[in-house]
Amino acid sequence: MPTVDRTAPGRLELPADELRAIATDVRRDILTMIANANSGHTGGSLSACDFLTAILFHAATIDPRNPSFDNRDFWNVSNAHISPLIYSVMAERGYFPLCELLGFRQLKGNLQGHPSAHDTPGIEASAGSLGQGLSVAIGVAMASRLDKHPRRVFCCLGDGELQEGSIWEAALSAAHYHCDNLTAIVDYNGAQIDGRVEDIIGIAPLAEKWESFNWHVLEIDGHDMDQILDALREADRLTQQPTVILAHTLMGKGWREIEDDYRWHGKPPTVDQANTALMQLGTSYDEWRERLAGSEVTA
Ligand SMILES: Cc1ncc(C[n+]2csc(CCOP(=O)(O)OP(=O)(O)O)c2C)c(N)n1
Repeated sequence: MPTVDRTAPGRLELPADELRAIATDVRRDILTMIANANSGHTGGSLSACDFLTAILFHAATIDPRNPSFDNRDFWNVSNAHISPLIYSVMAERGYFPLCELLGFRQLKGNLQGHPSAHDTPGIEASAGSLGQGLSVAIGVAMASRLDKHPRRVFCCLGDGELQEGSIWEAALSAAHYHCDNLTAIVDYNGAQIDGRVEDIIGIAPLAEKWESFNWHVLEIDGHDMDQILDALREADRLTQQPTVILAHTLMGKGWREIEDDYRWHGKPPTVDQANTALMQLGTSYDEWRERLAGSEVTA
């Protein structure tokens, strides 16, 4: 049972075991909402799940019911095609009712396939065109420093996304301007839309690349909650340099049959397949869909 209100304002600093339980709920939400919509990006949503859960439920100061309050930390997901993850974490944290997840990808709905700041309160910048989110985050990091505001800025990136040249221009700037309030987290699952990242345009050796751009680099197992929390804490302590956390993950993590298979980058499970996956996560499609549908209030 949760020990605190998951939807409370502020920096929750939930312990690792509670974060693991929430990440399981988030995976259940993701599979259910994508199958319900028959559309959406399954693979990356499941791989980046643990560290985005840690950011929103442990590290970031936010107020889900008043998402634009002045003293908030800033978080964004630049590889925004993993919107099922973004929306599930937001709903579990209390930004909007869980039942809205069943409106994912519906015409004129609040939860579009690629997040829109106009449609979804709490989405800071519309995204979907890869390579832009790090620049947005750096702008916020620099502006916060000018304002003498102790804001932390968290920016999630895909590893295939790192093939965008704009990422490296942004990386140069963040180090040049000593953005030590900025933490980037790369979902290093090794897979992208149409193959293995190293076969499309290789990015290795990745740690050395970021180091040569004068970033502080941490490399972790991106599904190990203790390592995620340690890395987020270390990034917070560090001064003078921005930090990048290279989070080694598996595309599709949590549904055994699809793990590490790039063909699930953007494919939705059928309801039957989702049911199989949800059984592995201790529930069923009907049971979890009912949980979402019956929840008119936030988690
Ligand atoms: C500028 C731009 N070019 C191409 C695309 C199409 N696209 C969407 S996702 C994707 C692959 C991204 O790979 P990765 O960041 O590794 O995400 P993952 O496959 O792990 O979800 C591409 C090329 C895009 N959204 N934006």
